[in-house]
Amino acid sequence: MTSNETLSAWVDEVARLTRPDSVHWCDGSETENRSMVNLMLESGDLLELNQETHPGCYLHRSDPSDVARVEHLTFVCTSDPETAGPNNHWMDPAEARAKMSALFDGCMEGRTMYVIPYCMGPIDSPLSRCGVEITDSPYVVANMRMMTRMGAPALARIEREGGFVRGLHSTGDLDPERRFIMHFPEDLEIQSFGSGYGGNALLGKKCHALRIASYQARTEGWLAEHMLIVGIENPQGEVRYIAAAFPSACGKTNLAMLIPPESYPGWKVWTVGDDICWMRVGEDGRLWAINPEAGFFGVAPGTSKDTNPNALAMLNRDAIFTNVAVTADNQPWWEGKDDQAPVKDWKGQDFDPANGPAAHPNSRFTVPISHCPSYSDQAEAAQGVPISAIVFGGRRESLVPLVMESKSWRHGVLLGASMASETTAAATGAVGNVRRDPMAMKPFAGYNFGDYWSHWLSFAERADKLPRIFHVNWFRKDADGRFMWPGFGENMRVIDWILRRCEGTADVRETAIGNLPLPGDVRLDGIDTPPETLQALLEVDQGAWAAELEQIAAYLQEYGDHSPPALAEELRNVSASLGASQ
Ligand code: SAT
Ligand code: MN
Repeated sequence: MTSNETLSAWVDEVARLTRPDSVHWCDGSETENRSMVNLMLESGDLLELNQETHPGCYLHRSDPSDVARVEHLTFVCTSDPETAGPNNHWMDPAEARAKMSALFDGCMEGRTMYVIPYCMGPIDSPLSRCGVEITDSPYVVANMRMMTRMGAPALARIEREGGFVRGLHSTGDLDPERRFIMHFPEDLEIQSFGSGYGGNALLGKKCHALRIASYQARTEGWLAEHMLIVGIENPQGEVRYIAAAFPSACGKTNLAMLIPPESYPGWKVWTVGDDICWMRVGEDGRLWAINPEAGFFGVAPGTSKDTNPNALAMLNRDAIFTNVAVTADNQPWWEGKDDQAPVKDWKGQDFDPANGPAAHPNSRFTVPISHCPSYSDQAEAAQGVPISAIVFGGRRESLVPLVMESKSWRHGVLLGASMASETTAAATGAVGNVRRDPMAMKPFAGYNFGDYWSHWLSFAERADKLPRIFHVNWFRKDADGRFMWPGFGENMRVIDWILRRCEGTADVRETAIGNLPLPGDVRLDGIDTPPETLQALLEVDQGAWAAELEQIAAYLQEYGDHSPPALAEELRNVSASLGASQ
């Protein structure tokens, strides 16, 4: 089925181990997709939604124990545990392979094995990378077709180039005790067993495009990041691009397709990506970025015509919904969508508020990015888009200001490395606990964070027109627990300040922790946020920051010898200047 001998030998080897009834090489065609959908409709893996209101839309209800990423079962298997670092769960590669081979042994009996060649990134971009996922899940095939450039063109590129990332996946019996997501970065290989959930099963996404790619990027001198990419066009028609890192379920999709408020007539926003960004230094010394993905795997709850009208507009055709609720006339529904009433919850039971929310808090939609009304005409550009600003952000109900700018690249790397955020439903485990999530990569960096920060720092020598680095926090709450900043489309006001800083047309108030906007420089016209609230959002609480800096110092030290001394030095400078300003 392919002229690439390594690939065909590997497929044979996997088939001997897993013993499927048949092997299907995916070509990515419309006909193939139709037959996948029909197969899943027959098996009950997909349910048809209202085809009048939502043509081509289907619902998948996952096993109730399989609804999110499982960080405690996700491993980075490198020959030396130090390579994986304290930020990852580590397993000896030989032990991991033995464990996985036992699970995969005969696991596809009675099933079809699908071979999915895919390309992460525009098919003709030198920044793109290919992979092949072998799976026994038609749901994975259908999702990979939207999330990646899947099928014949990807296989042709693999045959031309030779190399590819290997991903082996089986849903197995969905027993949480027999569920593992293993990464072998030294061999560019992934093995995932026992889960059908997006981040665990669509191996092109977090497993390849972040964990394996970040490892590869370090060796090859580029960056693989958990960032959205968005173009902002001003009324003069100039477009500038921003890459922004936020943890899962913190609004990356909303920011990537924001609609500027009425106080910003003539401004437009263009979506390049909502989750992953690969960046490389261009010949001009700037950072150029591509979105390796071709689709969105977005969080459904909270998506509405007020919070994200662009997302809602692309969700009424050709989308797969996972674990949402349905209305009486079989339309998809989730909390915060509209005032229709759900009749069945995400498990397919009659909706009863006593059983919790109708849609699972991590219910998702999968849809091709080209359906987005704000889809950028540069999304397929082989060279990528030039990045003017990098934005880091977490979900912090206190302390962290609405926006600040770093004083230098090195200080910006410190801002990224010291990010923290409240945990969300995107991963199993408690929700709402503040944890360190450097560059929003805690669950996704495929190697030691200490080395990862050194890699980030090294860009100061690699490029002379690096983007400016900012930190934002949309999630501050007042004493009554209410959000202080309106967020969503109104975040344009902060983006506006960021872009004016990049242009050199806005000034700053220098503080120990970073450069903050001057009062009046974040526009409040057209919203009812009082200037005092903005002022509170831009305050620096000296005592609380001193405590935060101590925690950051302790955190950096957890990485021992791998933690770059330059970061510790930068942190000491911040502490000293905070002390001096007290
Ligand atoms: O679950 S995914 O990893 O696919 C999405 C996310 O958590 O960012
Ligand atoms: Mn993500």
